[in-house]
Amino acid sequence: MILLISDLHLHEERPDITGAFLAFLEQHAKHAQALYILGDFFEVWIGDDAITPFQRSIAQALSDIAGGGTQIYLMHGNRDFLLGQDFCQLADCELITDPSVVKLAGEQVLLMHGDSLCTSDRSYIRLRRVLRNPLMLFILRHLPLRMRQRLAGDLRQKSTNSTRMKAMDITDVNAKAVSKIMSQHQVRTLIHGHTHRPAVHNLGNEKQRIVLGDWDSQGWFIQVSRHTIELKPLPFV
Ligand code: LP5
Repeated sequence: MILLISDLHLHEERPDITGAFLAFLEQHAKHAQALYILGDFFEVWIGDDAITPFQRSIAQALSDIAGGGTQIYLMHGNRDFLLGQDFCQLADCELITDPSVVKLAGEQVLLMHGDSLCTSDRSYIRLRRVLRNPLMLFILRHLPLRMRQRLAGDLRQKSTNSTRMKAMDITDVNAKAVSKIMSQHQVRTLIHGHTHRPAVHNLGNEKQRIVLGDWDSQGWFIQVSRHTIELKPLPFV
């Protein structure tokens, strides 16, 4: 069995989500062959040098199940793209690129965070291009911690205000972008998160797009068995 999750937005101020995640590791992930985390695992990540005791405890929980034999793969999201190898070493997990193609249930499946597919959200795509530029990543990683904290707070504020004004179809994935990337990678199944709109979309011609939900009042995960890929809700108890 292989499991996939996304958009947990783990944060000290949401002990309910942290508790549900730790229970998920114990009840599900511990028994899985692999766990894929498709981005926005943390609410915000400003650098591996700023790791908090809370984040360290999450790394330890991942490392514990990795020690039991579950392989853990982590992809960047738009909130935690500064997460790096120091965290991965602590958590005993492997950072994978966005997009990645993996074999699930006997077929090649495309895994993405999903933000890069929101091409109708032009201001976000412009921001993404700036923030993910290798030179900008280098600069951000070397800024003093206080400045990174302030910039991240400002950016969150601007993003919250801006997203509130955007129409639902602007913040969803763009159908042409989906079709293009699926053709490029020659896959029939795409799995992503980011939009917080969990669903299984039948795209015709035996193609499908499966959207993982964010964890808020409940969680979501995908369970892959020998022949099936199923999206499942995870009630918080
Ligand atoms: O995250 P979510 O789902 O709420 O919203 C996203 C888009 N917003 C973002 C921004 C993140 O929320 C904040 C990331 C914090 C990263 C911390 C590490 C970096 C530290 C240093 C930072 C400089 O991704 C949102 C999308 C939405 O998804 C749906 O897809 O719409 O995008 C926006 O709202 C962006 C606005 O449209 C444009 C905002 C312009 C702000 C300009 C500030 C430029 C600062 C440049 C600094 C170098």
